[in-house]
Amino acid sequence: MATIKEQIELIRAEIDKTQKNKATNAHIGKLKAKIAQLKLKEEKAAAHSKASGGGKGFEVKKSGDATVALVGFPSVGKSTLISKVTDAHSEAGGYAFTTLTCIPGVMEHRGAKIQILDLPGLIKGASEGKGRGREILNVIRSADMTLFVVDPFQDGHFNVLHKELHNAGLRLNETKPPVFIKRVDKGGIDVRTTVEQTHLTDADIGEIIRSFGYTSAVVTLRENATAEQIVDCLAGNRVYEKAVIAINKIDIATENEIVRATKALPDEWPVMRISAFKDIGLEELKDFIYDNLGFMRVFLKPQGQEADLEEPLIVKDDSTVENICNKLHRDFVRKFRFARVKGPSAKFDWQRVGLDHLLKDGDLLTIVVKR
Ligand SMILES: Nc1nc2c(ncn2[C@@H]2O[C@H](COP(=O)(O)OP(=O)(O)OP(=O)(O)O)[C@@H](O)[C@H]2O)c(=O)[nH]1
Ligand SMILES: [Mg+2]
Repeated sequence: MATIKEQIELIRAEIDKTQKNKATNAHIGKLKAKIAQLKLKEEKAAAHSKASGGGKGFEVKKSGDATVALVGFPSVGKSTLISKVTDAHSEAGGYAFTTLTCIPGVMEHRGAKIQILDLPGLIKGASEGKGRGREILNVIRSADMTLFVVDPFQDGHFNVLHKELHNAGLRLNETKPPVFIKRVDKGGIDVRTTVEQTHLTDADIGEIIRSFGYTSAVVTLRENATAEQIVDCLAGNRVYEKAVIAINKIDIATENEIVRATKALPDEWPVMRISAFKDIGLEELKDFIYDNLGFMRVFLKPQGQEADLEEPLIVKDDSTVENICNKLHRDFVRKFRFARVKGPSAKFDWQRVGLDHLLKDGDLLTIVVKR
């Protein structure tokens, strides 16, 4: 009997062999569904062996306004970089696997405290556990953003890493697809679509869903969905995360080499050129990280006092009043009565709002709590 890993490998090989077109779409979807199930099984087994004294994860305490994970092959310059842009010192070395654990550092920039995590180099097979791959991937999953560090002389590397992260359930620079699957007691698989589906027939969709052990479900598709998106929704443990890229070591690369390296990267992803060693582009990199994290400023006006227009709170741009309360004081949510907002998110000045109100950059906020 083949191990779970071998079974996954066999199915992946079959997917790679299969020509991708309309006719094979559903077939590939079913194979991907199969992989997703095998992985769930594997994760359960791994969790079980961990409980009985297996491998230990990297202990990292999250801190600051956001966390960024450094991802790259060994020796691309991750440790050199974190030592330059944060307060941390992480040993750099001219050999692979200098860094063996997760080293956190804090970068202060434009009033925000951004935690950066240096990690061991990631290699092919990481999602199957190679080179502490599983621990590294868990740290990446829990970060707010991934910063790939790439070497301009190794254009194939990025795709290898992206694939490993994809296999580990990370969906980088992708939005969560509008696929909703609700298990019900009876009625079979009921597919409701608001847009024409050209990738899959209702029967294909039904087959994928049944392979996850559902006999009856209501499926709502608000986009032309692919088999992979449906599998992602069923697997339920996908992480949608922002990612950016820094091409390092530009001090020793020619313009041609840098251009070639850039061509091997996805078109729409934010890319920057730096040299960690020679301090080239590092101030710009700080701005780049800050901008891509999507921060906004919220000014607090304590009840009966002037607003603090000097030092705004720096928060993620999808923050609600509740997120702010949690940041300010651990009792604020429990004692919360209401809040008042003036600014871009308010319909009128000092609108009264609740915990779930979504704030916008530049808002003024007053929180009223029970005494
Ligand atoms: N020329 C040049 N060399 C660099 C640059 N950044 C790092 N290096 C060198 O590359 C080698 C590897 O750097 P590290 O920072 O240890 O790389 P790493 O990605 O942390 O490597 P692992 O911890 O093994 O994964 C060291 O010899 C660095 O001095 C750069 O911008 N230019
Ligand atoms: Mg290192």
